[in-house]
Amino acid sequence: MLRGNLGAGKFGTPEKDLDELRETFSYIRKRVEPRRVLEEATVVAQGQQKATDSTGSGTNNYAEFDITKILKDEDDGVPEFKRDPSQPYSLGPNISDWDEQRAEWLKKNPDFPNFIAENKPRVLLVTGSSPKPCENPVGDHYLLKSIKNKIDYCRLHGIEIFYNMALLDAEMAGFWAKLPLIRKLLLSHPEVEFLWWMDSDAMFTDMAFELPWERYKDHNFVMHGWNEMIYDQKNWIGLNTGSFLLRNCQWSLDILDTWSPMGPKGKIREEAGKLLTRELKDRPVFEADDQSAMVYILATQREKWGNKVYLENAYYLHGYWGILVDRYEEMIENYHPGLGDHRWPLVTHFVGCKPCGKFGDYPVERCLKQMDRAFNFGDNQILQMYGFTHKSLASRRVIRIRNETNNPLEVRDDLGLLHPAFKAVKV
Ligand SMILES: [Mn+2]
Repeated sequence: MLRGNLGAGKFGTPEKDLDELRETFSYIRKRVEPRRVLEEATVVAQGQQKATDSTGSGTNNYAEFDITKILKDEDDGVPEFKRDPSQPYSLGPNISDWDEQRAEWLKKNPDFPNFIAENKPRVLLVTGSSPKPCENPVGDHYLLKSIKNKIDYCRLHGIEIFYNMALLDAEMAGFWAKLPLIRKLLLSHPEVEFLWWMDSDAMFTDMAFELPWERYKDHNFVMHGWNEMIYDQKNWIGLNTGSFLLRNCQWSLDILDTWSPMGPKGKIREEAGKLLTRELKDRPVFEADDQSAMVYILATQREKWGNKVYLENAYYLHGYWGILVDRYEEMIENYHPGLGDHRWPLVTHFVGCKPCGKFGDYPVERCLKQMDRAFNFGDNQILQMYGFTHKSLASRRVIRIRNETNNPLEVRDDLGLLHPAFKAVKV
């Protein structure tokens, strides 16, 4: 039996492909050139016929196929837009009346309120990963686990999600890519009150913990960190930019403008890195990163920004994985979800593991093993709603923890996560 025949039988005949192509092309160009569409579709369909014959080019074996064949000529090194190097970097046109513009929009659009209940702001969680596949074969699997984990938390808490895979500004590649993205999203979604940035290497480990929104009512920027470490020590790990909240307001646009100038890659980023290593406590030598730049801004311009920045450490808005992952069993033994702090951390952040890259700062085995454990630790809180749990924190397999019943609506999940109060929408 020829693989080519099998494939054709399973996935559609050339005739069917032709129909689909006709539909697609006519949808795009119907009104412009109806005749050329048919001619082109026929040519493309003949090309397809050849491929399914297996006499043409290409293997049906994914393992044999060289992916760079498809990915080539994408990175041709030609920037889409070249900035005038004599001008300083800017995230976009100057905006100084965003609060007024946004207030006006909210007044005109009462169906899109920025608060969905009292003390419950409309929140957009933003995360993302490279436009390219990971540089190692399992990296993408861990990205999938990571977004699955975020979808679960956000669904439970009535938070919207944006997953970004586009590099909006080539100059701001790497850890700086979030800045142009965040500005664009704030300006495009005036209905969003808080944007929650979260790295792809961070996972929710407490599905029941709702952020204490009322605590932040007078603040615009919430990061995990400590005042003394920032303002007294200028320590480069005095805060973490892997998970933070930013209010949609003029103040936030202003701090983004103050934050971005060290970002452009090349000479600027390298020189800024030297300054940051010189000025900040314990910072290794490397190019400027967004976290060090934020520490530097706060430490040197406290009067300007300090009163609107909330450095949170009462719970783990970001939690360094190294001090958490070996304690999950102890937490299960002694505590319960909903605490968010050292007893049951809201977020476990795999700083330095770089699961999508070629090299990390830690042994790969420890990183991947612990990322699985963190995922399963969080996932158990989702599965218990449906009567399942992972066999162990190390296992993908699940087991039943309840018998099926003919009164499904009488089942009460232990954590009350099926219909939590924080998810209720006020109409
Ligand atoms: Mn990270």
